[in-house]
Amino acid sequence: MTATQMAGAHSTGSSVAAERQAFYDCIDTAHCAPLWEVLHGVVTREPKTPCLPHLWSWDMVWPWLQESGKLITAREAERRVIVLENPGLRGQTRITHSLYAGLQLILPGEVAPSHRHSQSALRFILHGDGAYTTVDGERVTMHVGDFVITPSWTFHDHGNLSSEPMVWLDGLDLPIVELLDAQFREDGATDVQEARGNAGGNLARFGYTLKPVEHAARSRTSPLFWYPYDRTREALHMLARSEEQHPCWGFKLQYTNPVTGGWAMPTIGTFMQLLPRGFKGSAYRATDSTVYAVVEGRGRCIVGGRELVFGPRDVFVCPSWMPYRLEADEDAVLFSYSDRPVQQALDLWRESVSAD
Ligand code: GTQ
Repeated sequence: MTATQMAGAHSTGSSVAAERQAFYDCIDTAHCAPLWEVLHGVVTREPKTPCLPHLWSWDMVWPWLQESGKLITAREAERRVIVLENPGLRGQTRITHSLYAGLQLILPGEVAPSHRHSQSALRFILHGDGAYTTVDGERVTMHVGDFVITPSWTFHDHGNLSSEPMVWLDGLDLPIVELLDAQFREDGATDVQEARGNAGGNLARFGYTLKPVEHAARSRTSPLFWYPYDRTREALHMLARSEEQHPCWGFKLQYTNPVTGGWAMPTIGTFMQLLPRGFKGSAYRATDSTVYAVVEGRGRCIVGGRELVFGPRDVFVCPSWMPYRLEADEDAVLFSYSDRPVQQALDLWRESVSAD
């Protein structure tokens, strides 16, 4: 007998509901479900993100990072990181639906041992000076405001030979790789890789709009993996002296793969922007939820009926399709990252510059 027959062929209103429920229960046992009960929940008019706007202030997290430094060593933790979990995504180890963020602390003399994984990572340096990361044998010494890439499946270890603690923002595509069930990881043969070269060579090869004649791309990730802040800052200020600002984002540049002109990383779009003193941005929204890290200056992000007041080293997040405005009381420089390359590769990305 079918579920419909069970509930009776000629039904009144309330028995229609019972009849349908009996049908759902019947097909449920075979791992089937009726689309019409959920259709408008899954095919929505607009993005329906669980991601909420939020700001993590440096003043709040810095004492906790220092405390974490007393609780566990970098070696024991493997990576001593405080994860920034979106309040709408608690327990899911992510700052937006698709991307991860964490603040990594490495104390003088410490080593975070070598490993590699399918996930791509970015480092954006917030505090300290002179710790290094080694990426497939090339060592780079990091400074505040530098953007450093760890491409997918490259060995990387971090160490701090300086005399001060160092903190950087880790951005990874963990949730994207998890969604695709495509993750692998492996420990390095030794905790600390032997450094064959330094990032000066990397910058010389790819950082001057030139490339080695023999270079043939082996991956989609930029072969330039170190973007020092002094050059990024100079570009923004030169731009501000020679061009009109954009009403929504001031002066904004995206980091590129110098060989292809495309994104620096295949899954994560990275940007740096300058909001001149007194800037009051127009409303903007896009489908890529965006993580911001403040390098210099103070201001506000007005989003979702809230005012996120930001200063140096704060991190905040603007969810997909939620209009937001940026304002600056002093010249402000903001680093940001999002899943824009993925959305664009799939013809999904949308933006709107008058989103009020
Ligand atoms: O530095 O390799 O924040 O593997 C999370 C996972 C950092 C890293 C994180 C990682 C790393």
